[in-house]
Amino acid sequence: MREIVVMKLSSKIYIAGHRGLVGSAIKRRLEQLGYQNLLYRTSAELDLRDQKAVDTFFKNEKPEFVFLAAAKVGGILANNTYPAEFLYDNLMIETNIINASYNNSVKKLLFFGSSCIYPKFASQPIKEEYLLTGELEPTNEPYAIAKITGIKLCESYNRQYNTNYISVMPTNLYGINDNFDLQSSHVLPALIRKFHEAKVMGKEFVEVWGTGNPKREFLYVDDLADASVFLMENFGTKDKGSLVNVGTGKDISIADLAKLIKKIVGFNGEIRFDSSKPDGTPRKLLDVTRLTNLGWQAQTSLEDGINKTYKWFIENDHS
Ligand code: GFB
Repeated sequence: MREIVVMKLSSKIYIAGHRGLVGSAIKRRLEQLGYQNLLYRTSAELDLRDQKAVDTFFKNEKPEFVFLAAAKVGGILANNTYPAEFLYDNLMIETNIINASYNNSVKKLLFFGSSCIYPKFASQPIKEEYLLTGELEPTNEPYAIAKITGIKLCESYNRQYNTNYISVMPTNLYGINDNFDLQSSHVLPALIRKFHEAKVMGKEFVEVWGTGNPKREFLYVDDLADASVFLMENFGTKDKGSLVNVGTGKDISIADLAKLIKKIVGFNGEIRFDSSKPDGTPRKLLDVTRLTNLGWQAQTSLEDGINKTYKWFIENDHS
């Protein structure tokens, strides 16, 4: 049985993807907890798709712990439009980092997957063991395949080399530092922008993609960061196969989400659904029993999280 590896405040911790939604939240959380030896690089300084560059970086820096939050991510339209990059970039990033971690004796690595790795029609709520039991949702199949490969890579290195690499499957995330671009974003930041701009411009209606019927579970990214540090500190590969879901345990239809954001933003017009746009997976509510049993649960309500995100959007997004 493997030992739980303890992260000290002086441990050298590499956050891959520190400027993204997830990575920036991890950085905030670690700084808040007093971790003093954080390591990060921008994509201009280190192209994580470049194996040689990643190997050299690990050899020179020798991080002890790795949060692998770097990824090519996006909403339903971006996934459907750029399948080649979603597969290639993610495969390169994760294989380079996981292999370099092994070659440089990283003590523990935490890899971020996504709830879209599970079968499109998985029974709800989705347990970790449903992985690879059915067909994937076509709009994000390449991204899901890359993420499944990352999980299997972690499991394979653990099995063959006795490493300590764990995989976290977050549900749909949102929060400060999110992407609010209407072509590439996820639904929640997209709707914040759409309702805000409609209010400011005095528009009559806001268009919401799809039928409004799909249900999604939304987790505020600071809660994910808190769970991730908790797991890095407390969860080991001996704990049931190295994979753990992170979510709130509650979901909401896209139609109800639109009503909630409309209320928070203060838009008085109509909501119109464009059913020519894809719905994607009908529902993906995660079973979070494994995480709850370890003693963690999400703290931020959807309404509070949207309020914080909207405030951040108004103060920071000038596009
Ligand atoms: O968040 P989203 O893009 O991704 O879309 P997925 C969720 C639902 O919201 C879909 C609807 O049914 C969309 O049709 N939707 C309504 C909108 N209006 C909008 C809008 O203005 N923008 C967007 N983006 N959606 C992603 C995967 O799936 O989830 C990724 O593609 C990843 O791989 C991520 O796993 C967590 O939840 O459908």
